Amino acid sequence: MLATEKEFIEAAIEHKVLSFGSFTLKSGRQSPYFFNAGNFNTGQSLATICRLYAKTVLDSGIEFDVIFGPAYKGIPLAAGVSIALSQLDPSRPFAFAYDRKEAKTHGEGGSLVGSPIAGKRILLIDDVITAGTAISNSFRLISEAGGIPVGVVVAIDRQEIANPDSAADSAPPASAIQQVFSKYGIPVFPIVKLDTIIEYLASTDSEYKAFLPEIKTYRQKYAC
Ligand code: OMP
Repeated sequence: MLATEKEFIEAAIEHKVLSFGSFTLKSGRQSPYFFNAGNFNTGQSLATICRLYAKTVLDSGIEFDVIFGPAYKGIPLAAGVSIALSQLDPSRPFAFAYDRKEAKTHGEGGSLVGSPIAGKRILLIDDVITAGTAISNSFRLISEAGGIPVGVVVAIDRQEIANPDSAADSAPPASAIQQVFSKYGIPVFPIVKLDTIIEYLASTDSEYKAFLPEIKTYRQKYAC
């Protein structure tokens, strides 16, 4: 496990961003753990997470023009990651944009805020990939506005099977990340994946170690 992966998991547990119990996911799956990026709710914790996102962005080698954070939880992430990147490389402006869930009908109008994205290479910053639905929706939104999605960086890859509704019936089961790549040709880079969280819990005296058997069973159930 990399030092940055350990730092990320410990920050997420400390701020109760990563919690353990029983949670119903958007996909309807019942999960023994949940990642709530909204709990990075202090300048200090947001700065930490955005620095780790920024490192993952640079390590990915993706060439992009604008960072896009989908409403709502992606909005502070896009802003924070842009700041973190500009601290690492002050020579670049690191433009960012985000959407509104409800289009504005007065003033500047529209549903996009921030840097223009038409004709630009867009790096999507999101919290979690489970079945891949949120990422597909963001790609649609970006493409409708004339942007060109080129990559995705998420905090956690839950390493789950893709949403079966969005795959061809005859296609072999694929992970959500594999499906995003095969469908759109766009790579997804996580700060950590579930296997790393499992490795962390197994190697420490964390009070959450007791959830390991349930998490492993869940991992098996939705693995592909
Ligand atoms: P998919 O659209 O199935 O990939 O699920 C990802 C989205 O689900 C995220 O963008 C969140 O809105 C939400 N989510 C979390 O925030 N944390 C989790 O641990 C799991 C989910 C989820 O519902 O799968």
